[in-house]
Amino acid sequence: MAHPNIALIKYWGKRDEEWVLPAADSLSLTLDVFPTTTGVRLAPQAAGDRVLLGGQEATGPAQARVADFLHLVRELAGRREPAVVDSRNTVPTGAGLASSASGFAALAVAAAAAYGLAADPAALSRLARRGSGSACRSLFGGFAQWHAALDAGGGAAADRVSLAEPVPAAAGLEVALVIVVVNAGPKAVSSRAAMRRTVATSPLYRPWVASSVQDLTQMRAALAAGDLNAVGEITERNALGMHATMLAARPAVRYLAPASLTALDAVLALRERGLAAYATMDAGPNVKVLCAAGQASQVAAALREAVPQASVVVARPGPGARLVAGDGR
Ligand code: 2P0
Repeated sequence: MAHPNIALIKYWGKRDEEWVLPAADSLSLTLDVFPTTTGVRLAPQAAGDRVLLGGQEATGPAQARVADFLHLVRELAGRREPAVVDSRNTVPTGAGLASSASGFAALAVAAAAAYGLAADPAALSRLARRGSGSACRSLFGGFAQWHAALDAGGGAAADRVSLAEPVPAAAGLEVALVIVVVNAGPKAVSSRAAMRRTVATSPLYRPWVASSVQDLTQMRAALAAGDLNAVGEITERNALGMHATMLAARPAVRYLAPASLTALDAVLALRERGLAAYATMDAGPNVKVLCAAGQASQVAAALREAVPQASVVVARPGPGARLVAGDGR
């Protein structure tokens, strides 16, 4: 089982598609809401892998992506048996709510156990990365940093060292993330395709990567100092910068919707009232608002009022991915 994570310093763009190696480090918060529970059961007599998503038989690219991942696990384990994967998400899939992060983190844990792959959290983080980059961060609870491992170059050498690691934060830093779900439908452009287009065509991409490197250094210092305002400011500027790179892609990738901007206005209004509230957005129109845990219900109430059609969920830091009884169902 695994929970989604939301990046405060974003992963946007790969330097190596085959090995899922990012252009820069990213840093996230694993949440305590919307877990994915995944069972992997070996089926030695079956002709191929079966994939059930929310109880429905997956076909086409969704089935193939899971089967490709199982193939990788089998290669590493020296095994051949097909499997039945039964995965249940409690979050809308493909809506920019990090369903692929929790999905591939849960699958990595369950598949490694099913095929007898000896796996500590670091090895599982590397493995999950191959399924979906952001999934490597969901192996850990709380704050986690995914190392791009640029010094290691590319290919197999970088594969060994590109993984996530927990990031310590000051004990007094108690945060919440208020999630404003303005649209739970699947996105029109997958994040994988959108990243590819941004890297290839956006004149703002390289400058954003350079600023993101600085954001990460400053974020680590802000977390260590427990400075919520600094954490929030860096989070918001990093996300808006990422969206600017996409808007400058050719053709543009635009995930922001009118309701997203209404939520961003509401966040500004909260700050004007003296609350520490800062927004971040991913590959979808939904807005996540970082705030002090003690002010989360006030922040959630303001966002419900500002965006009445949205559903608003308050998340807190959650645990890393783990094996639970029944994962082999
Ligand atoms: C992130 N996102 O850091 C960024 C911010 C979306 C916006 O990671 O191609 O599903 O499977 O490695 O991990 C979404 O991308 O992409 C993502 P792949 P992934 O959370």
